[in-house]
Amino acid sequence: MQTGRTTLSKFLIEELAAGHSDLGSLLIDVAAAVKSISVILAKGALDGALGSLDAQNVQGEVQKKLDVICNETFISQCEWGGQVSGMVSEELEDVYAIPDGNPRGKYILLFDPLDGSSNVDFNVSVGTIFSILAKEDNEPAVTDDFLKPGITQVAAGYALYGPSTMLVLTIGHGTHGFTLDREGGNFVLTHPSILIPEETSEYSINTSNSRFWEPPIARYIAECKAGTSGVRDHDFNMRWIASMVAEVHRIILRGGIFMYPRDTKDPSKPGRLRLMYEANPMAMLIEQAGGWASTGRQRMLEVNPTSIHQRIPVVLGSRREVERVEKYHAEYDAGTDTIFDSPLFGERSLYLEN
Ligand code: AFP
Repeated sequence: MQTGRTTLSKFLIEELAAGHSDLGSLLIDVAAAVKSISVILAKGALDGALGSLDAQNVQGEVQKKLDVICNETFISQCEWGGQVSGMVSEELEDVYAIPDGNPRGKYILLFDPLDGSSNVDFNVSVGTIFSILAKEDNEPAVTDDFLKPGITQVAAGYALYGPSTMLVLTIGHGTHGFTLDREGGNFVLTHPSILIPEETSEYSINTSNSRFWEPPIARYIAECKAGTSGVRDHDFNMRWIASMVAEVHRIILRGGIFMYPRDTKDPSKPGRLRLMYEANPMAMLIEQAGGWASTGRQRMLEVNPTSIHQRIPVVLGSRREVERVEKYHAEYDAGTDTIFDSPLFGERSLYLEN
């Protein structure tokens, strides 16, 4: 594939087998929605779109004005093309039915229209995450149509609204990045066949939650922080942007591990991030780029969903590091994890935060 001259449309024509042009049409609609959102976000405070509404979304989180605007933009771009028979959005409690009179297709679309929106008032990079599943027919989609494991996704991707706007997607043949050429209005292939480095020295986690973590996570992070003075024998760096799309983008390009684990902060929630339109699409992108994505105890793409907004623990990124975290969970669950010596801190329990 030629970089710099291959547009998204050309890429999709070349990559999609005959008979899948409707998936290509849907991805072009998604790209159009991303372009519209990019224009809206680039205006910042100029159109009075920043700030919060006096409302909460289905997640019980404060809703930003731009959460609603981006949600409506995404739906309006994707509901008329005749490719989808229903949608699920982080911002909508129930399945969005395609309006009568609009043609329906055999795909269903799940998305987080503005991920990282708590950052948007401060001009930090934010994103859109999407997942596409196939249906056997074009009947109006119902909830059960969406409750499929991530391994069944036919496409997934994210838009990153940063200094440049990028679209990173997979249709099951690798993970590829496109940069929006604002003059020409096209997404141009700039990062073909992205591969995540298997090793890393960089971790991403919200350490303010450390007192709520399960021991395997506490063990892994303690070892990273111990660096050359501990069992890892090399130093680590830490990044936390609080915008999953920005973290994942950095990780697929230079390696790293991102974790939003289960914690005891709110025992009713098995994690902060949502399975269907955050963890699963990211997991497909990560695996297609040679990385690994897990709950810590199970391959993410094999989790059987129980509800469209369910939350899930997330550990993803450089394969070797994610496998190490999975190993620590298995040892903990089996009761075989060992106390480790740390020259700086002396022998200490795995579970104490130094
Ligand atoms: P918002 O969309 O509410 O900003 O949440 C962003 C997010 O879902 C994900 O993008 C971040 O990685 C994570 O939450 C940040 O969580 P903390 O605010 O607890 O750091």
